[in-house]
Amino acid sequence: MGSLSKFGRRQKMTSAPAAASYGPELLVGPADFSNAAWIKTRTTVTADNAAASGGGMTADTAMETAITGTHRLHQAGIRESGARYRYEVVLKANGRDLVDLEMSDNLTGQAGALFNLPVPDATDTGDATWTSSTRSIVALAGGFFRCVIEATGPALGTDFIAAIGLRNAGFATSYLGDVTLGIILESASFKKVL
Ligand SMILES: [Ca+2]
Repeated sequence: MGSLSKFGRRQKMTSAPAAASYGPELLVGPADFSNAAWIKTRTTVTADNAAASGGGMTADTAMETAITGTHRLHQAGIRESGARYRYEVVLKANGRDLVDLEMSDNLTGQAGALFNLPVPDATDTGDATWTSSTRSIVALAGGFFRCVIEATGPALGTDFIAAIGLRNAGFATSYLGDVTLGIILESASFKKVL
């Protein structure tokens, strides 16, 4: 009986459909937005004070400060010139529900998307030198969404910047923040598509 059930599990694993393949995680603190690697601009983060999509208090709250300007988080890393990358953020509205994700090379341009959480949908906010971009948004448990951009970076340069930006109800990217409004962040991921 024991060997039979082991054999069954092995068969199930080998017959599973091939998943898309990715390189290692390039973000520091992919589930900890209080990590110093995430540069906060007119935004405050409290770690692990909100329920995540799978249950458990592991999601982080990101709130605006009451200062006029952009309200965003970003971190920089190193990419391979000309390679394709997938940038994902799992998040939830917490007073703000318009969120820009941007993957930039910090030199020539970016691929970006505006995610409208209550609809939900994703709008192309313009690619410069990043090409063949795709966007998707999928609803998860607990009011969370998995927001994804995939695009191929330029052959020039090796930097990347992964950014999360808030917008107000008027779709402005620069505005007077409200300390009672923000988003809840569960995780982020920036990986090379193999
Ligand atoms: Ca966390």
